[in-house]
Parts: sequence; C-alpha cells; structure tokens
Amino acid sequence: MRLFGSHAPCRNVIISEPYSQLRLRLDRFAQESPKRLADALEYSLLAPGKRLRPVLCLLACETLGANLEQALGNACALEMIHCYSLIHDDLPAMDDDDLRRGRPTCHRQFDEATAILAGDALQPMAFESILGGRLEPPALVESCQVLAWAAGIRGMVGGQMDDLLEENRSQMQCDEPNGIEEPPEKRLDSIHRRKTGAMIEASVILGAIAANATPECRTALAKYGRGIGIAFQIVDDLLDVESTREKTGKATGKDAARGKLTFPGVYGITESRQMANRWVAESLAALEPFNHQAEGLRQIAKYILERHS
Ligand code: GRG
Repeated sequence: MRLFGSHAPCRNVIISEPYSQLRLRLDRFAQESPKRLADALEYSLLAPGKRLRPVLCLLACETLGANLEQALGNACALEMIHCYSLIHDDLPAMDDDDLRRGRPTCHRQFDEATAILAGDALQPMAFESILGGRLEPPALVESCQVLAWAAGIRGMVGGQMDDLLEENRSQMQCDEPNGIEEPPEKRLDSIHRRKTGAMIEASVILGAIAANATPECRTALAKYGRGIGIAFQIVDDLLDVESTREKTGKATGKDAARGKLTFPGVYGITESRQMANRWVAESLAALEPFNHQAEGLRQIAKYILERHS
C-alpha cells in the first residue's frame, strides 16, 4: 500500500527523499567500512520498508512551513535506529525471524555476527546523521537528546526488554519488586508506548525541533505522535492475527504462540480495532490547530488504520 494517494504529487518528494538521503550517507561510510559490513548495511537500510519514521519527521517539518532540508539529518537518524532495532529484533536470541520486508533477515542473508555489528554500526551512524545535518546547536543537542531518550532504556530498549520478559515470565527473573503484578492492560500499554510508540512520537518531535516549533505546536504534534504510535502497534498486533506472511513481508501468527502480550490477546479483535480508531481520532483532533499544511500527517494517521503491511 502507498503511504499517500497518487493525487498528491508533492508527497512524492517526502516519500523518495529519505531513500536518497540514506543512500548518500551509506555511500560516505562504505569507503571506510569492511565490505561485508557495508553490504549488510545497504541490504538492511535500503530494503523496501515503509520509512514511516523519516516520513513523519519530514511531514511534521512541512506542517510548520519550514524547509525540509533542515530535517533530513534527523529523518535519516530515525530510520537508522529503527533499522538497527529490526535487525536485532530478528536475531535468534530475540524473535528469531527469517523474513523481514519480504526478504531474508539480515542474519539469514549474512550471519549473526555481521547482523549484530550492522545493528551496532547504525546506532552511532544515527547520531552522526543528526550532527552532520543542517541544525544549529540548540536544536542539534535537543534532537540528540530526544532520539537517545526514545531509543534507549526509557523508550524502545526498555519496552523491548519488558516485552521479552512477558514472553518468558516463568524462565526469566521478572518478579515484581513488591510482589504485586500490574494488570495486563497496564503492562501492555506501558510496553508498547515505549517499544513502538516512543520512536514514532520522537519522529514528529524531531521534525518539530528541526522546524523550530513553538512549545504549543510541539505539544500538539507530540500528542498526534503518541496517538498514532499506539494505533500503529494495535494494527501491527491485528495484522499478526489477521494477515499473512505474503501480505506483510514478515512472519505472522507468532505472537500468541509465543505468549506475547498483545492488544487482540487482551482486548479481543473488535475492541482492539475500535481502540485503534479512537487513538487515530485523538491524533487527528490534535492537528486541529494546523491548517491544510498538516494534510500529510492526517493522511498518515488514516493510512495507519488501513495498512496491510
Ligand atoms: C531490538 C532494541 C530492540 C528493539 C526492537 C522495533 C522493535 C523493537 C521490534 C520490532 C518488532 C515489532 C513487530 C514491533 C512492532 C511494531 C514495529 C516497530 C513494526 C515494524 O515497523 P514498520 O512496520 O517496519 O514501520 P518497516 O519495515 O516498514 O520499516
């Protein structure tokens, strides 16, 4: 599915630019990288993914009427962190998947050590992308802080750890410090706000920072990002139950078998779908202060509900 309808030609720049910019940055590193690592990075970073996070970053910048070039360093950094997380998530020690973006996962195509190193390499590369971008120091420092927060212990990595602990509650040391277990609804919400939501929210915030947003605009955009972040994960869980490997380009039907805490598992399919709709409605409401320039972000919110992959 396309992120935007064909009637939106201006959107094509926002869709195609992250790919070209990622290629540019990879080419710069390729000369100094061992060939096998450069091949693994190219294979993973330029694979046919949606590039939702850089697109959100550029659209947030566009919404505020700023020059998109300002946000390109931040946009690429988001995709680099996202790509590292997918490579590591697919490893045997984590989800042990053999298909990603319709192709063999990085460790299947190369080997485990190369996949680990490719993921490792993408993390500093992301921060170099921000630092080598067009932003001046205050926005530069803040962009690094927001990305570090979203990608790290308080965001994606912390959420991933708790997600894995849920799968292995009996095997791993996951006793609550006070012996009281949080209800599944609360644990589910907390895991996914961090594991998936933090990076999606950070995507719009990094666009807002690049556009020198006012605090009010930034708060509104962050609220939009929070809502679509949760909706995105709910739909991801629904696709795992309702879709196929052929349509999504990755394994499906694995969550329940692994004992993962998922939205359909906790709330059922119908309620989960309604929840995703409600979160998207909240995101759209957060965009009310913006004019037609937020149209791209509105389309993405709707796309998240309709996506098939
Ligand atoms: C390994 C630290 C670490 C974290 C992994 C991102 C992640 C955390 C796990 C991926 C597993 C997963 C299915 C997460 C749910 C939502 C999600 C992030 C899906 C993949 O993102 P898309 O659909 O992927 O934007 P593409 O391939 O289009 O970029």
